[in-house]
Amino acid sequence: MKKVNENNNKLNNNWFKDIVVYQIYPKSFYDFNNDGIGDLKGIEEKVDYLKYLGVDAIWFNPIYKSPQDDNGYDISDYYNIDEMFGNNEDLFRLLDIFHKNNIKILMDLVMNHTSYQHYWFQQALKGKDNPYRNYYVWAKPKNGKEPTNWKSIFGGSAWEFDPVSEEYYLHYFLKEQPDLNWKNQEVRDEFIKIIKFWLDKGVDGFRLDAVNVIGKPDKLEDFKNPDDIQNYHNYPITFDYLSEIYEKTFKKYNVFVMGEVAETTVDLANKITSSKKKCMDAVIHFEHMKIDRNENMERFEKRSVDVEKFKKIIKNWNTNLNEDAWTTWYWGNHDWDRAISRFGNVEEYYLESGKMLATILLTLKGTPIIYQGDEIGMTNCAFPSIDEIRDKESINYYKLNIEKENKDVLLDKIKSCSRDNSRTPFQWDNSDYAGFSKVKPWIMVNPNYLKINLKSQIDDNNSILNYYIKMIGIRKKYSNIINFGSFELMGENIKDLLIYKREINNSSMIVINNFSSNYKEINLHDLLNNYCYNNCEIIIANYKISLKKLLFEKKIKKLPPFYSAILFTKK
Ligand code: TEU
Ligand code: CA
Repeated sequence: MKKVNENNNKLNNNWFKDIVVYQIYPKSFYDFNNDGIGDLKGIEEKVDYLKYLGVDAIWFNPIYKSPQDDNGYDISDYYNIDEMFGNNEDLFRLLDIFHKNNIKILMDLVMNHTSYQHYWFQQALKGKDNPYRNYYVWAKPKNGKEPTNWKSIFGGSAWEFDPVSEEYYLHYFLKEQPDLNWKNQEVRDEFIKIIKFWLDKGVDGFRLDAVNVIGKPDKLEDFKNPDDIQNYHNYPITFDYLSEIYEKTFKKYNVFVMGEVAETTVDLANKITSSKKKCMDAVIHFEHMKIDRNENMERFEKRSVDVEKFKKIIKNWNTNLNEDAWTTWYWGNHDWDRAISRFGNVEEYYLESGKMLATILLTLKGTPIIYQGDEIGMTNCAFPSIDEIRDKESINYYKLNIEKENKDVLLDKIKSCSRDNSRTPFQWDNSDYAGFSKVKPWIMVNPNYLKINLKSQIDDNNSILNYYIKMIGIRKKYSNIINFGSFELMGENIKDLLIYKREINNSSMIVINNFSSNYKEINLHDLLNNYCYNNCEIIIANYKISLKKLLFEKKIKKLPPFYSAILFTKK
């Protein structure tokens, strides 16, 4: 018999489809040594909680050495953990403990840029002849100004002047994050080395940061419309680079690789995650992050949530993803304001909307990612002033607009849209600093921790936490239908109603959601084609009202705001 080497048998490696991923923002999860910053020992300390939640894998935001200009997305040493989080030994011990608990660990990897403090960049600054010069993207001034009109995604020009060589370097993000030159084979080889280093230590995969911007336009020329973010994404050469990396590293290991790819459609996902020219196992696409933003996804310009657009997006992804392609789903992460504040209704339907978001997240085709704190319904934070904001993207925005806009209006925008909303410390209990630390944390604690905290939800059957735990169980029990079943919207044209049927072989489930703060008059009996006539089981619901009345009476009934339930039947 042919011996199958588990590690090399990537073909049958589909475990990542059945898992629930939990994203930890290490700086704000739990502070073990009480210096105000979350750390690896703090995460280790909470393994029982993660086990109790039922999640299968953790994705950490970057914990490598970094001056923290962009909270770790500016790496100065890819081979070592930053002291603020611990050290490499702490990570290896954590890997061991988590693996014993059947929890996998995914690291974050930033390949588009390094920190300006990275050795490569410090060398590159020494002059045009330095061997590291070509690791980055340089250009001469044009008419004494920036080489092109390209904009940084974080505001201002994408070019920064280096007075020593009198050239500019490119930075798609902060000026402290110079972009790497992926044309250079040496750069690609560095990443092959880095990836292998961590995989050989037992890491179970990666989340690849902003990975579809690593390939730059062929020519350094002005864009017609430099504000259009499409200009910066998805150059075909990017996927040549990524498939090279995939072939030389990931393919040889039994790991899960998800790539953060803004501006990605189902068609592109089909190309880059399926076997022909594989770049990653799954995409982290942004389509549903646009349902309350404009097409350009301007962070600080919020609109009301467009549920009809959301329906189209999930229909598309759930029906048009190729059999061998894959995606992830999420409601939020460290880059967005809190999901429940964004898509739910914290004031009037806090519990209901928080739970509805869980139902949807965990019943779509794709690997779900739960962002830390969403499972206890953490909300946006009422930052009292700009002094409490830590994120440089938000501070840049403030500085760039303070001349043009009213100060209070500006602060309101930041309060409602800043990435810092999701970066406040995890609310463990109602003790000082929400039980996160014994000292004042690096970023303020959301004052609502007295009411919203994990401890108060554990024994409360009606809590968002317990609903999540139940839903995580459902996601796993019914993973065959959820991952591989067909998808059909029902009552598609009824505004704000999000009902879908998932079906495989002789099992099916119907997920019913009223994605709004209004009562919806509806005859569910007829809409669902008498679905519950036989032995239909209600496997979860976020209201205690009699579902029987709603489902069995052939009458128009009122479906309450943010109502959410799942029906299941086997023929
Ligand atoms: O975010 C990437 C990011 O901001 C882009 O995907 C952007 O939204 C998109 O290109 C549309 O303009 C990642 C990290 O998640 C974030 O925290 C970092 O600040 C950023 O990369 C830079 O590393
Ligand atoms: Ca600490």
